[in-house]
Amino acid sequence: MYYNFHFKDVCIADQCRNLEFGPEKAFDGKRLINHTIRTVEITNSGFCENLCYMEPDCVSINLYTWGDGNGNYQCELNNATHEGHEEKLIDQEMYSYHAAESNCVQNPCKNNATCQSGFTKKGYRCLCTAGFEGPICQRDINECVRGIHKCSSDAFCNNTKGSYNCTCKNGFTGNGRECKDIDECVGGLHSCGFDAYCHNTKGSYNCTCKPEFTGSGRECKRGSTCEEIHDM
Ligand SMILES: [Ca+2]
Repeated sequence: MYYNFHFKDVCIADQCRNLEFGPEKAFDGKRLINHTIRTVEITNSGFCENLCYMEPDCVSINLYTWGDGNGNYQCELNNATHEGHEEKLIDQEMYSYHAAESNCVQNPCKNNATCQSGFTKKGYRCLCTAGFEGPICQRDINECVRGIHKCSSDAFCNNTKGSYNCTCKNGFTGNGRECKDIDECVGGLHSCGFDAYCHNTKGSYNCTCKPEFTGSGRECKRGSTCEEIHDM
Protein backbone atom coordinates (compact mmCIF):
# COMPACT_ATOMS: atom_id res chain seq x y z
CA MET A 1 0.00 0.00 0.00
CA TYR A 2 2.78 2.44 0.86
CA TYR A 3 5.13 3.87 -1.67
CA ASN A 4 8.45 5.43 -1.10
CA PHE A 5 7.68 9.06 -1.78
CA HIS A 6 10.85 10.97 -2.31
CA PHE A 7 10.46 14.59 -3.22
CA LYS A 8 13.78 16.03 -4.15
CA ASP A 9 15.14 19.16 -5.75
CA VAL A 10 11.72 20.22 -6.88
CA CYS A 11 11.63 23.93 -6.39
CA ILE A 12 8.49 25.87 -5.69
CA ALA A 13 8.84 29.63 -5.55
CA ASP A 14 12.62 29.39 -5.09
CA GLN A 15 12.23 27.19 -2.02
CA CYS A 16 13.93 23.87 -2.62
CA ARG A 17 12.83 21.05 -0.38
CA ASN A 18 13.96 17.47 0.04
CA LEU A 19 11.42 15.27 1.82
CA GLU A 20 11.39 11.49 1.99
CA PHE A 21 8.42 9.37 3.07
CA GLY A 22 9.92 5.91 3.60
CA PRO A 23 7.79 2.77 4.03
CA GLU A 24 9.21 2.14 7.51
CA LYS A 25 7.32 5.10 8.96
CA ALA A 26 3.89 4.22 7.58
CA PHE A 27 1.25 2.76 9.90
CA ASP A 28 -2.26 1.60 9.10
CA GLY A 29 -4.89 2.21 11.76
CA LYS A 30 -2.92 5.05 13.33
CA ARG A 31 -3.45 8.80 13.51
CA LEU A 32 -1.17 11.53 14.91
CA ILE A 33 -3.30 13.97 16.88
CA ASN A 34 -2.77 17.56 18.10
CA HIS A 35 -0.34 18.43 15.31
CA THR A 36 -2.63 18.90 12.32
CA ILE A 37 -2.15 22.26 10.67
CA ARG A 38 -4.45 21.79 7.66
CA THR A 39 -7.06 19.32 6.42
CA VAL A 40 -7.75 18.84 2.71
CA GLU A 41 -10.24 16.60 0.89
CA ILE A 42 -8.63 14.68 -1.94
CA THR A 43 -9.62 11.94 -4.37
CA ASN A 44 -6.14 10.43 -4.91
CA SER A 45 -4.63 9.10 -1.67
CA GLY A 46 -1.05 9.54 -2.90
CA PHE A 47 -1.64 13.25 -3.31
CA CYS A 48 -1.57 13.74 0.46
CA GLU A 49 2.24 13.38 0.58
CA ASN A 50 2.44 15.91 -2.28
CA LEU A 51 0.44 18.40 -0.28
CA CYS A 52 2.71 17.81 2.71
CA TYR A 53 5.75 18.49 0.58
CA MET A 54 4.25 21.78 -0.56
CA GLU A 55 3.42 22.87 3.01
CA PRO A 56 6.78 23.92 4.55
CA ASP A 57 5.75 23.08 8.14
CA CYS A 58 4.42 19.62 7.23
CA VAL A 59 6.43 16.47 8.04
CA SER A 60 3.74 13.80 8.38
CA ILE A 61 0.20 13.03 7.22
CA ASN A 62 -2.93 11.26 8.39
CA LEU A 63 -5.11 9.82 5.67
CA TYR A 64 -8.74 9.15 6.49
CA THR A 65 -10.67 6.94 4.08
CA TRP A 66 -14.33 7.87 4.11
CA GLY A 67 -16.83 5.08 4.22
CA ASP A 68 -19.03 6.67 1.57
CA GLY A 69 -17.69 4.41 -1.17
CA ASN A 70 -16.87 7.32 -3.44
CA GLY A 71 -13.15 6.99 -2.97
CA ASN A 72 -12.75 10.27 -1.18
CA TYR A 73 -10.02 10.87 1.33
CA GLN A 74 -9.37 13.39 4.03
CA CYS A 75 -5.74 14.41 4.17
CA GLU A 76 -4.42 15.88 7.44
CA LEU A 77 -1.09 17.68 7.28
CA ASN A 78 0.91 17.56 10.52
CA ASN A 79 3.76 19.80 11.70
CA ALA A 80 5.46 17.00 13.67
CA THR A 81 6.16 13.30 13.41
CA HIS A 82 5.45 10.67 16.06
CA GLU A 83 9.12 10.77 17.10
CA GLY A 84 9.19 12.51 20.45
CA HIS A 85 5.37 12.57 20.41
CA GLU A 86 4.69 8.84 20.68
CA GLU A 87 1.70 9.37 22.96
CA LYS A 88 0.01 11.42 20.23
CA LEU A 89 0.04 8.52 17.79
CA ILE A 90 -3.28 6.86 18.60
CA ASP A 91 -5.14 3.85 17.24
CA GLN A 92 -7.97 4.91 14.96
CA GLU A 93 -9.85 2.90 12.38
CA MET A 94 -10.03 4.08 8.78
CA TYR A 95 -6.90 6.16 9.31
CA SER A 96 -3.37 5.65 8.16
CA TYR A 97 -0.34 7.65 9.21
CA HIS A 98 2.81 8.31 7.23
CA ALA A 99 5.84 10.28 8.42
CA ALA A 100 8.69 11.74 6.43
CA GLU A 101 12.29 11.80 7.60
CA SER A 102 12.33 14.87 9.81
CA ASN A 103 15.46 16.78 10.71
CA CYS A 104 13.49 18.78 13.28
CA VAL A 105 12.90 15.98 15.80
CA GLN A 106 15.75 17.26 17.99
CA ASN A 107 14.72 20.86 17.39
CA PRO A 108 18.01 22.51 16.39
CA CYS A 109 16.41 25.98 16.27
CA LYS A 110 16.79 28.26 19.28
CA ASN A 111 14.59 30.83 20.97
CA ASN A 112 11.20 29.41 19.97
CA ALA A 113 12.04 29.46 16.27
CA THR A 114 10.04 27.26 13.89
CA CYS A 115 12.03 24.38 12.41
CA GLN A 116 11.15 23.33 8.86
CA SER A 117 12.56 20.03 7.64
CA GLY A 118 13.99 19.37 4.18
CA PHE A 119 15.37 22.81 3.45
CA THR A 120 18.99 23.88 2.81
CA LYS A 121 22.07 21.65 2.79
CA LYS A 122 21.70 21.10 6.55
CA GLY A 123 18.33 19.43 5.99
CA TYR A 124 16.33 22.04 7.88
CA ARG A 125 15.88 25.75 8.27
CA CYS A 126 14.80 27.91 11.18
CA LEU A 127 12.21 30.67 11.04
CA CYS A 128 13.22 33.04 13.81
CA THR A 129 10.82 34.77 16.14
CA ALA A 130 11.04 38.56 16.27
CA GLY A 131 14.18 39.83 17.92
CA PHE A 132 16.48 36.94 16.96
CA GLU A 133 18.63 36.12 13.95
CA GLY A 134 21.30 33.72 12.75
CA PRO A 135 21.21 30.28 11.07
CA ILE A 136 19.57 28.72 14.15
CA CYS A 137 18.17 31.97 15.55
CA GLN A 138 20.75 31.86 18.32
CA ARG A 139 21.62 35.57 18.20
CA ASP A 140 19.71 38.39 19.87
CA ILE A 141 19.26 41.43 17.67
CA ASN A 142 20.51 44.58 19.41
CA GLU A 143 17.80 46.94 18.24
CA CYS A 144 19.38 49.87 20.09
CA VAL A 145 22.74 49.61 18.32
CA ARG A 146 21.19 48.81 14.97
CA GLY A 147 18.88 51.79 15.16
CA ILE A 148 15.72 49.83 14.44
CA HIS A 149 14.11 50.57 17.80
CA LYS A 150 11.01 52.68 18.25
CA CYS A 151 12.12 54.54 21.34
CA SER A 152 11.51 58.28 21.49
CA SER A 153 14.52 60.48 20.81
CA ASP A 154 13.98 61.62 24.41
CA ALA A 155 14.35 58.07 25.76
CA PHE A 156 17.12 55.63 26.58
CA CYS A 157 17.06 52.34 24.65
CA ASN A 158 18.01 49.21 26.63
CA ASN A 159 18.63 46.02 24.69
CA THR A 160 17.13 42.82 26.13
CA LYS A 161 17.21 39.21 24.93
CA GLY A 162 14.67 39.08 22.12
CA SER A 163 13.52 42.65 22.51
CA TYR A 164 14.42 46.02 24.05
CA ASN A 165 13.05 48.56 26.50
CA CYS A 166 12.59 52.30 26.19
CA THR A 167 12.84 54.56 29.24
CA CYS A 168 12.16 58.28 29.08
CA LYS A 169 15.15 60.43 30.03
CA ASN A 170 15.10 62.61 33.15
CA GLY A 171 12.76 65.53 32.68
CA PHE A 172 10.41 63.54 30.44
CA THR A 173 7.44 61.31 31.12
CA GLY A 174 5.75 58.64 29.02
CA ASN A 175 5.97 55.01 27.96
CA GLY A 176 9.38 55.36 26.34
CA ARG A 177 8.07 55.27 22.79
CA GLU A 178 6.49 58.64 23.41
CA CYS A 179 8.06 60.95 25.95
CA LYS A 180 6.60 64.30 26.91
CA ASP A 181 8.54 67.08 28.56
CA ILE A 182 7.65 67.57 32.21
CA ASP A 183 6.82 71.20 33.02
CA GLU A 184 8.56 71.40 36.38
CA CYS A 185 7.48 75.01 36.84
CA VAL A 186 3.77 74.19 36.69
CA GLY A 187 4.11 70.91 38.55
CA GLY A 188 5.94 72.48 41.48
CA LEU A 189 8.84 70.10 40.93
CA HIS A 190 11.42 72.86 40.52
CA SER A 191 13.85 74.06 43.13
CA CYS A 192 13.97 77.69 42.09
CA GLY A 193 14.25 80.20 44.89
CA PHE A 194 11.20 82.00 46.17
CA ASP A 195 12.40 85.20 44.52
CA ALA A 196 13.11 83.59 41.17
CA TYR A 197 11.23 82.97 37.95
CA CYS A 198 11.01 79.40 36.71
CA HIS A 199 11.36 78.83 32.93
CA ASN A 200 10.46 75.44 31.57
CA THR A 201 12.81 74.01 28.93
CA LYS A 202 12.72 70.74 27.00
CA GLY A 203 13.86 68.14 29.50
CA SER A 204 14.71 70.62 32.25
CA TYR A 205 14.07 74.17 33.50
CA ASN A 206 15.94 77.36 34.40
CA CYS A 207 15.69 79.62 37.40
CA THR A 208 16.29 83.35 37.07
CA CYS A 209 16.25 85.75 39.98
CA LYS A 210 13.54 88.39 39.79
CA PRO A 211 14.56 92.03 39.17
CA GLU A 212 16.35 93.57 42.11
CA PHE A 213 17.50 90.11 43.21
CA THR A 214 20.76 88.40 42.40
CA GLY A 215 22.02 84.87 42.74
CA SER A 216 22.00 81.47 41.11
CA GLY A 217 18.25 81.37 40.72
CA ARG A 218 18.04 78.64 43.30
CA GLU A 219 19.12 81.22 45.82
CA CYS A 220 18.38 84.89 45.25
CA LYS A 221 19.42 87.79 47.42
CA ARG A 222 18.08 91.31 47.31
CA GLY A 223 20.40 93.78 45.65
CA SER A 224 22.75 93.76 42.71
CA THR A 225 26.10 92.00 42.73
CA CYS A 226 27.87 95.36 42.78
CA GLU A 227 25.96 96.47 45.82
CA GLU A 228 26.70 93.19 47.51
CA ILE A 229 30.39 93.65 46.89
CA HIS A 230 30.08 97.28 47.98
CA ASP A 231 28.25 96.22 51.12
CA MET A 232 30.98 93.75 51.94
CA1 LIG B 1 17.37 42.72 21.60
